[in-house]
Amino acid sequence: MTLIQVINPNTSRAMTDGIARTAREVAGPGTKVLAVTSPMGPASIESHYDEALAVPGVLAAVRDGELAGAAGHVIACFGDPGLDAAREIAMGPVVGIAEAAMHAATFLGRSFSVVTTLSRTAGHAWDLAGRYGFATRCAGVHACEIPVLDLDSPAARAAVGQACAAARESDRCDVMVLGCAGMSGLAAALTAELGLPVVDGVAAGVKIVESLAALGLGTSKRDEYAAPPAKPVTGPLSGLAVRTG
Ligand code: 5HY
Repeated sequence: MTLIQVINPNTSRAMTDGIARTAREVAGPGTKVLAVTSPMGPASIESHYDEALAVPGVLAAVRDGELAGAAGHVIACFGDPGLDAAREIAMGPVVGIAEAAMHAATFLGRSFSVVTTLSRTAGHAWDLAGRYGFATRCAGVHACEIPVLDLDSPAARAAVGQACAAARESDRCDVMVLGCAGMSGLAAALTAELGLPVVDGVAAGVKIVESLAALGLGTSKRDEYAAPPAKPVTGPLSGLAVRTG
């Protein structure tokens, strides 16, 4: 059995349950999904401030998942919080759901659009598209203006569908990317409804980490993603200090 850890970087357990459902639906028979809620940080991540506060919890979860024998990790928040730092402390692959969804989308069409929650997060989604090399493949980022923790209702689902349909028309994109882990259960229905592939990053992230682990590939420890130097950490984050040996 290959153990893949899926981390919800916010501290809302109900959201972890939805993420876990999606992850287990797509995981292969040889994969065990360890779905965890961040042990500290904000209830949802909707700003740069939230994201900064969420990173220590992601790192604690990666550290604990490594000790539990995880072969790889999925960071299940569309801002991909703490991705580079997580790679420094993980041996296996670590993939963020924005990264996973955007990569998958580029295999399926020339252009993709992202439907996110609040408009204030659109800039970060554009930044990530640029970071991953997809600035010219991203046709647009659109907000449905539903807060993360309000996504689980029929009205919210309808609003996400409407935002996707509007993005499809305005951007003339080939593929739609769902811009929040809280939307992960909607991909199949929206794919049928919209008549184009709708990619959910939680599902894509699990399959990408599963594939890399099956290929025997892990995070490069050669240089940038080598273990960070050991040093004392003072204050409330002292438990996250990297120690020698
Ligand atoms: C997410 N926030 O996937 C992001 C989505 C967003 O708590 N989980 C969160 O709205 O940027």
